[in-house]
Amino acid sequence: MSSTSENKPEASSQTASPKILALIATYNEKENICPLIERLLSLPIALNILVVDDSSPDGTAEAIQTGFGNNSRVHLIVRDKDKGYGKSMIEGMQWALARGFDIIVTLDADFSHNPAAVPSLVEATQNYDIVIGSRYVHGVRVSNWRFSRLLVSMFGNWYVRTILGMRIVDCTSGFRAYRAHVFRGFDLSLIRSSGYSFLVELLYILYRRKFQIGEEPITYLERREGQSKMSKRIILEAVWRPIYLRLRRSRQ
Ligand SMILES: Nc1nc2c(ncn2[C@@H]2O[C@H](COP(=O)(O)OP(=O)(O)OP(=O)(O)O)[C@@H](O)[C@H]2O)c(=O)[nH]1
Ligand SMILES: [Mg+2]
Repeated sequence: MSSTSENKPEASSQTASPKILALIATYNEKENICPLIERLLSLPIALNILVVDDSSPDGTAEAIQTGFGNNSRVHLIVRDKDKGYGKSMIEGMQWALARGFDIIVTLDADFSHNPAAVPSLVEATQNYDIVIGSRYVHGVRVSNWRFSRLLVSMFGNWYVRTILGMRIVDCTSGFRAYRAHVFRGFDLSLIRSSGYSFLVELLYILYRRKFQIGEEPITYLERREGQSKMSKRIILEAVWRPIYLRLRRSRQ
């Protein structure tokens, strides 16, 4: 584990058994989502699961309803407008905060984020306000990635770190555990990013608010089934959003 802030985390308000939510945004993840939910439910920690689906045409939401419609620990939001990873995460986080969850763990549906690592991320929230499942802290751990993809990802992290001045090794990982108190005091709906830049924008807000951020080494796995949703629009947003955030800060 490595930390990024000198400040001590806020005194723990966690009870002996914090309410934990695993939050997953989905778009066309029909083959992955039910096996992933099964794995999460079988973990040795008690958690609830919320899937926020953007009306996937492949029937992701229907598969969840069929498989887990009677399971009180599995929740589903189906969105029908303003699609996007970031927008879906915001809606899921607001849902969790309104229901008193203490810890929100975000992960991808495609098994790139190994569910077996969830308990260690949750445990690390005893020492940190935010814990990042980090591919690049203490060495590089990605499995079955083309070298070009690794270069793009590492360059992207360097780019974000340099422009925003954050002392965090993996700024773009979506595998994170947040203690809910970090969301108090600002309005999540003010986050402008709709795609994966959401991860950078949120982290930058929390970094500037001086929360204690830790990085837990994880191994990133290639997606199991289905297709990536990376698009030109998402990549463009990832390029200009850090510049926008930096400029906005210098005007404040
Ligand atoms: N709700 C919602 N979820 C999305 C959207 N785009 C992507 N996701 C989900 O966000 C997670 C990450 O998306 P991926 O397509 O795996 O992105 P990636 O990991 O960069 O790409 P690959 O490694 O190629 O899979 C997955 O669970 C997706 O289903 C979207 O527009 N809306
Ligand atoms: Mg993926």
